[in-house]
Amino acid sequence: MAIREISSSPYLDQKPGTAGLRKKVSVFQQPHYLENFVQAVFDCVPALKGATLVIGGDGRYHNRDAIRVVVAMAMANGVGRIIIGQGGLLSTPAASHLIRKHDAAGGFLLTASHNPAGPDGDFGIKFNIAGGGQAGEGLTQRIYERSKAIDGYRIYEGANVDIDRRGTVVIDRTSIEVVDCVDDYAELMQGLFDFDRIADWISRGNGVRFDAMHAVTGPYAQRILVEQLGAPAAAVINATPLSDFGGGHPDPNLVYGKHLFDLAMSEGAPALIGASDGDGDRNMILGKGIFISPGDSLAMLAAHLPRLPGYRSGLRGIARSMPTSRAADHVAKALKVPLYETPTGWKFFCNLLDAGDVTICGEESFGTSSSHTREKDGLWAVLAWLNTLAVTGQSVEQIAQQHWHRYGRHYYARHDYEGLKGPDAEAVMQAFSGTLGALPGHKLGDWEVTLADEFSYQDKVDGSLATGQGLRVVCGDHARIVLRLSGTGTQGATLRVYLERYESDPSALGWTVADALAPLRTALESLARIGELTGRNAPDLVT
Ligand code: G16
Repeated sequence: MAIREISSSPYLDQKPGTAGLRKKVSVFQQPHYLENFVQAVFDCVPALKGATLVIGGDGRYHNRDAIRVVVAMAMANGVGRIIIGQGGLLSTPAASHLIRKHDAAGGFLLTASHNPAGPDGDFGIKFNIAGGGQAGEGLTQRIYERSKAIDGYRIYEGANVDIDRRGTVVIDRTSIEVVDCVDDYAELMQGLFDFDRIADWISRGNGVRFDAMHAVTGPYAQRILVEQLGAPAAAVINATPLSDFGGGHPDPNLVYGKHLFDLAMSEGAPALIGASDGDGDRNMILGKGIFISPGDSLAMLAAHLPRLPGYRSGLRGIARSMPTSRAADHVAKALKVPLYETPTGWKFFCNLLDAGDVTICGEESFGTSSSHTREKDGLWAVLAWLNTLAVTGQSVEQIAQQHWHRYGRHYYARHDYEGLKGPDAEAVMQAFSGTLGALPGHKLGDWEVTLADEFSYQDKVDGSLATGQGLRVVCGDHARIVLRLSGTGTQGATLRVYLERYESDPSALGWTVADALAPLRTALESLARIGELTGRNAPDLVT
């Protein structure tokens, strides 16, 4: 058993996107590809030496092989204590929690989130820093620069850690602990929510259905919903994590979660339907007869959170990413707390959370979470809704209606154009950008444009500036069109278009989303010329 120094040549494509490095499995399987990136992280984070490191993943294909490599490299790079989720499993929010709980200097999360898995699917790795949040822009850039210059890595040979057996082993100077992936997370949830009240609500016949999509949240949902809250076993579906996610696409939205939408619209639908994605950070919420959009879910939860045990001292503030619907802004105003608008990427919330400025955050990409962890948290959102239903005695539909009558309704949709040629996607952004200067003061549909710009964000805690964070056309409170390019795709470019319209007149609260957004779709085509510049007449996904 020895530490070996292996020579390697750099790969030049290891620039992390919105949330870590995501590539096809075959890319990660190239010689030294993963090793180079991991060594770049160790080189850029000297604090890992002698410290605690958390390692876990979403269970997708290549997870175990990658974990073996990361563990051996952590040992060779002098990590003092390694905590690994049993079987190599840790949901993203659970990993973030473990980093916080154990004062770890960081964690490696092996995940490509909701992207499909399997030999032909995607793989990913991201580094979370001390405190549990994703590496920020500065560190991410340094890691990328290092990866381009790397000429070798250090790895411990012959360690053979059994990641399926709980317990601690000490090899040379590193202590390696394999822990149950659910225990600490379940304890955290118990401290935030009124489990007795939720259990009582369920025992009175209120139905729950949770789809773990054959991804990482199965064991978490099984423990919490079934064993602790008393839901029937059938309440959790697709509960076994599979390395190819059962061939599915674990992205809980109206496209890949259509079966849940159909269930919600059926006779005898459960009172609450939820789902989470590959690594357990996204969530989808539905009730009998209704789908709750992520922006609405953030706003509705923010309005009810102070009634739940973990949040009785009230909210410090609310944060949402720029493209996310502005529904939460009304709640912040009513609660007299600040509302922060950040770029897309959970990492931008972390400084605000660390500074104690924010209690709840959310994104349009089906992400919601609170200050309890530094990642978005799918099961947390489901439990927050369950607790809200139990406390109010209302249905999801009643909560939504009451909310819209009080605050008004934000009609919202995201259109994704996937797998575009890079230059075509850039051409759309440029065409749209070219129109912005002349728009303020002019009409967009029935509304006057009050702002048209490229969004940039200065972090109020560390002063860093993030530019180029999306193009937006804003018509006061009434409407918005936002365009940006995704930072998580692994094939070609993905253009995201976000459409939003606000109505507060009680007679305008029951429209269909498609009807409400029709004038914005018309305006979009003339401003961005997507059809002409990409040859696509319709988006691939509407969520
Ligand atoms: C990641 C980030 C989110 C972001 C999402 C979509 O989520 O953590 O903050 O909103 O990607 O990013 P993009 O629009 O650039 O594709 P996840 O669930 O994929 O880790």
